Amino acid sequence: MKPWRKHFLLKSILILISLLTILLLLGFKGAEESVITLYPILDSYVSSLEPSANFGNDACLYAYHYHDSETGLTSSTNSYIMFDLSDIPSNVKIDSAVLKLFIIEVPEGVEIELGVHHCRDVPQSEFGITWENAPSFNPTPTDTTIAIESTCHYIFDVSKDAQTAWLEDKKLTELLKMEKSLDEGIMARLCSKQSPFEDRRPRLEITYLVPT
Ligand SMILES: [Ca+2]
Repeated sequence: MKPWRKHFLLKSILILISLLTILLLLGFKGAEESVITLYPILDSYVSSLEPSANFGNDACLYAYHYHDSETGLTSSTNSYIMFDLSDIPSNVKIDSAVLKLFIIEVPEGVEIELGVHHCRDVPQSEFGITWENAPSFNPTPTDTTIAIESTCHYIFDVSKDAQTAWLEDKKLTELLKMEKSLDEGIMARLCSKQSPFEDRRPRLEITYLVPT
């Protein structure tokens, strides 16, 4: 191909890409904002102390981590929470996603650092997930918070994970864990989707933009 033709072709492609980008941006510029609240399709804690046990039907979730520096032994309890994003219209852009969890109890005067981690593998069923078959998760937390008060909601920004899940299989799974070892027996207790108190069950509030 002659150099001037090659140059012309490259320039045309660049102009086309620029036009498509502008059209895409214009599409969301006047976008309408909508909010949807989703409830988990699965939640359960898993415990290294009872590795083959399932707790999917428990009304509580837990976060616990204890490392015994003398024996070197570690025991942990982590909680998995999965949401189905497929009720969100397909032509939208997810702007933000906030995970709301209700803490029933943290010991008085103790600060517990809790983190949520994106889990890209789909867990077993709610009544099949155990410590032994629990899926892996991103070791870096998506968001963390310091839990110090009992009987209140805590929020986590999981926008990035929801945007990723939205482009993949539309299933968002987060793992909740205690980020640092504290004294033995200190844990956070939270409400699961089996809680009799509807307003205390985990939920995901997603804000999305509908192109106009
Ligand atoms: Ca459950």
